[in-house]
Amino acid sequence: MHSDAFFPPRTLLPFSVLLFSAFLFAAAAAKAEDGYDLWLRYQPLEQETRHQYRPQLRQLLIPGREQSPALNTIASELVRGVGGLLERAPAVSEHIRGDGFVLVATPQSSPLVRAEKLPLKGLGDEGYLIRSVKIRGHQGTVITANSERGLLYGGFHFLRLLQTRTSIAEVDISGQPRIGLRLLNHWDNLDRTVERGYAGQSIWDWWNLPDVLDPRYTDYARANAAIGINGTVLNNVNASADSLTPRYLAKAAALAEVFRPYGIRVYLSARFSAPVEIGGLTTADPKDPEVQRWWQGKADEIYRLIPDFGGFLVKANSEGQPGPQDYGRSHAEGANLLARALKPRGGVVMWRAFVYQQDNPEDRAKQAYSDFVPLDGQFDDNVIVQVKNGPIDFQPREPFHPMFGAMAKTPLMMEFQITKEYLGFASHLAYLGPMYEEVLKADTFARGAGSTVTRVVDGSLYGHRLTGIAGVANIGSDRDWSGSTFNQANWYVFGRMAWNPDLSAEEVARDWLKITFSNNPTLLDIGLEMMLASRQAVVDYMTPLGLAHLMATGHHYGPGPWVSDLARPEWNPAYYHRADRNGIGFDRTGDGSNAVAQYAAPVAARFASRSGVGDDLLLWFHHLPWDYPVASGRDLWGELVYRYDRGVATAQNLQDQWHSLENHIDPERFDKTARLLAVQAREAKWWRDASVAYFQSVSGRRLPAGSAQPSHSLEYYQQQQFPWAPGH
Ligand code: BDP
Repeated sequence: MHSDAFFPPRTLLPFSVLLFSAFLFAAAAAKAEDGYDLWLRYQPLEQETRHQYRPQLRQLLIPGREQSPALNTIASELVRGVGGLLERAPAVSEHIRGDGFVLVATPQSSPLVRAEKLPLKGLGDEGYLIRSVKIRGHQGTVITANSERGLLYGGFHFLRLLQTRTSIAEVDISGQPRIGLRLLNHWDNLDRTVERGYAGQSIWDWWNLPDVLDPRYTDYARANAAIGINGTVLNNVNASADSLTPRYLAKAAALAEVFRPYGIRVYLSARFSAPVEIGGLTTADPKDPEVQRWWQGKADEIYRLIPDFGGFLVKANSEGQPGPQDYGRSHAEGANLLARALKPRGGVVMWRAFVYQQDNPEDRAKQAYSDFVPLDGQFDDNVIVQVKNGPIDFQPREPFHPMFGAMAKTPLMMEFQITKEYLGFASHLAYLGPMYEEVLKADTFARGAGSTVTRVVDGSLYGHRLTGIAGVANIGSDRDWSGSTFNQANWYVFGRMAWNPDLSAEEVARDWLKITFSNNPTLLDIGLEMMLASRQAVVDYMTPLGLAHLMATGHHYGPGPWVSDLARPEWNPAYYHRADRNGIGFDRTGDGSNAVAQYAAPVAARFASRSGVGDDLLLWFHHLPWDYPVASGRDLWGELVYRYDRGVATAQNLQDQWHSLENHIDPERFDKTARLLAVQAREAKWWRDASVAYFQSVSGRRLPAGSAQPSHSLEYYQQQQFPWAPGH
């Protein structure tokens, strides 16, 4: 090895010095391990691994970087990443000077890559290829793509190979996203509160934008690009029309500028009545020509400021939001109004299907389907309907939404919630990978077996080109972004599965643990067990056996299964569990609301069958007597209590497991996590005790042998008040 192998040639010195000092600064800042660095920690790998990698990573070649902000971004990330992981930054050079080069270029930007004639055809605009090559007798790696965006994703994938200690000796990887729009939805308000946000204030400092650009915005873009997220809706779906005023558009434009080199587009939630509220019109009726002109003008104004603006997200005629039905028009007519304004510039409308009406006595789980499915075929081709994963509302467990598979002519996008509104806020550990996987792999049977939700969402089932997936962000101003280290895994797995919905929750969790903590086998084993057990634990201690929506009113913090006095029937937990002396559960079979009929025949038959549906969704679809024998051999009452107990036991076990890892984790992250796990264990018991006390009062049954009496009376739990719970 030449001693000058890592020394940059003279002409490039200033650039490299800049990069290198950025790296040194990052390395120093990262030492604190306060969670800020997410999956971009780039802490030194184990010594042996570093030694193995170093000869393969001597030189970095990125032709054209001086002229391109995107390439510059890739170069600095790779220098920073490799430099941190290997404790030695590669030389940034112009020419291959030996083995161990990494050449990052498109065929257009490098004749060397062009000469390799690599198979890039099917990789589209965002795909990439990472391959070991021999060029002019020297061994190295090429990261190539059809576009700079592809190079960016390839670069991040390359860093992930190192972070997960994967060999790069004979690498041949190609990747491309299966879903087009991979978006975060921020439910962030202009006053910096965040609806259902549990990690501090909004990261968008709306007041000081566009003048003050927090470096966090860049780190946000880096973190998202690293997992393939390519768009962000900046503001709450319960939108303020002010977001569309010139003042606020300038702020959004400033963020768009920061995100652009990272391949991230900006979108806005649009309030349907904006033409009235900020436009001075007397109506927002989609059929009114003045309203149409107003939206057209607004779109033009936005595109002047943000040339790559992604489009609008709209919550209309839902929970009090204005919408086309206020004027006797349909959701399709409303969506098309906005879509036509965006169409000339390639923007899209993401129209949400999360609707239910207070004067509609129909089972709430059926209402979105009833509203939307008849409109299939009426939406313009730049409209995509955004559907929550389940028919009610981000509960710990729901069956997949019946709209998936039911609208052949309309592209549907998935809406997951990353922020854990119904799964213990930011305090509880609940790794959502298994939930996302459960939903994506569910078979809708819409076109026979194998018609999975994934195939609806990736467009392959009905041949749609416009595809998308959104996650309601769990990001806030907290130093660790998401309120806890493990919550970061939910942001991470959302991005990874948005890119490739076939990934398993387990493999993503393993990557995340390696990148976030270390490669230690004990840590990986126990960490994985914890993560994979955590979501089912929350289901068990909050809403076992297919129960749902049992939380306290408004803030949704803690149990409230007894609540039955709210104005709208479907706001009351009692509406969902329907428990009385004789039994419990919501009958959605043909004898009840017949919600099962909204699913394709084989699925409907399975859900309608008491024995076929499976105990995990039993009470979602069936109202059963307390002594009904479930699959475990216990009666329903015994199984209910058993599951509550199991949830509490798992929560306690999470604590013990974590404590066994103390020697493997840095003190700051260890301690915060340990404290949060203690909160979770306490609150799991609270959920269990309050719920068991309540259901016992209703059923009049004795607790099964060996199951502890709740610590307090039912009245005690009913009296708890939490007016200042966050996220409301
Ligand atoms: C519910 C939330 C509410 C949201 C609503 C939505 O409680 O804050 O506005 O979903 O998705 O889960 O629009």
